[in-house]
Amino acid sequence: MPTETAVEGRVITAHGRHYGVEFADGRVRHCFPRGKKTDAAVGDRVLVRFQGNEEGVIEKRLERKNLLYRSDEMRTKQFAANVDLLLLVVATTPAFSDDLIGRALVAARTAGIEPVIILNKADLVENLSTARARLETYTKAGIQVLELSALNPQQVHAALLERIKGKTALLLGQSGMGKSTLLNALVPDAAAHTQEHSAALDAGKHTTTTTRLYHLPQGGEIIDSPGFQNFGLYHLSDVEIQHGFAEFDPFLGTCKFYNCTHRHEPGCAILTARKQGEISIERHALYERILAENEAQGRY
Ligand SMILES: Nc1nc2c(ncn2[C@@H]2O[C@H](COP(=O)(O)OP(=O)(O)O)[C@@H](O)[C@H]2O)c(=O)[nH]1
Ligand SMILES: [Mg+2]
Ligand SMILES: [Zn+2]
Repeated sequence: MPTETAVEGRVITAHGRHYGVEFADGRVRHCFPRGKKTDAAVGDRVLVRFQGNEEGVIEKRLERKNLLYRSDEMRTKQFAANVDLLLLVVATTPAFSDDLIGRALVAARTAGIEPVIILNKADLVENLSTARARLETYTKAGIQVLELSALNPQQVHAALLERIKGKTALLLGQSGMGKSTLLNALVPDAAAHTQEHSAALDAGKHTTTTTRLYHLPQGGEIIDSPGFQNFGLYHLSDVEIQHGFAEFDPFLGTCKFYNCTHRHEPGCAILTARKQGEISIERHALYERILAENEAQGRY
């Protein structure tokens, strides 16, 4: 093994300073970043200097096309880098949070990642119509919603295989929505990896604690991530937040004041659209909430 030159690989797991990096021959090495800086995320391409047969040192993170992350007053949490498609998983049951979906959509739009909402557990028909009705807000905003049951692999394949081919997709959602079940339907040997990880890291708990990239046998990659309970967007400017709401697009730039914040200004096109039912009250309230949070942080 050459140790003089660094070899390009892709980060497939990240846990603190421990990275799993996969190389062109399919082998995975346990890698550490050089120095203190650990900004590589799952999905990143990196240059690694091999050490022995199993390990390596990450010398450099190559330029990424995007990074999906959240941030609050305490810290920044990276989901994944170089993502083409966000699969936002919700379910007929347990109830999902519009607040979290809305925030994930804002993060995806500002990072330039195409989002698709997956309404999972469509086999639980007693809750289906309520979930469908709640998701209408997003369909109206132009976001695609796919209904399926992760327990039905054929259905999962029909809905997703073609979409993921040639791309890197990220599975994101609250815990219990069925992300792992969906992953197992797409990647036959994923369960083995998940168990191996749980055994090593949290003594057999069946929850996903690390983010991991998997290859689909039919082509494309899928990244599984742990569920999340909050989704701060402290890193976004108020202009980015406005652009994070797809349904605001037709109105942006048409308000009376060029620097309108769309909260209380006279002649605001967004407030008029809300009044006329073209923009939902809940979505506008989320917009106001995110702005208020970021202001409270004292960044203005
Ligand atoms: N009825 C039904 N149950 C599902 C479906 N998908 C997942 N589940 C169940 O929902 C629970 C949570 O699924 P899991 O994949 O662990 O969710 P995660 O926390 O998002 O990874 C498990 O008991 C699954 O068996 C589905 O399509 N239909
Ligand atoms: Mg899981
Ligand atoms: Zn306005």
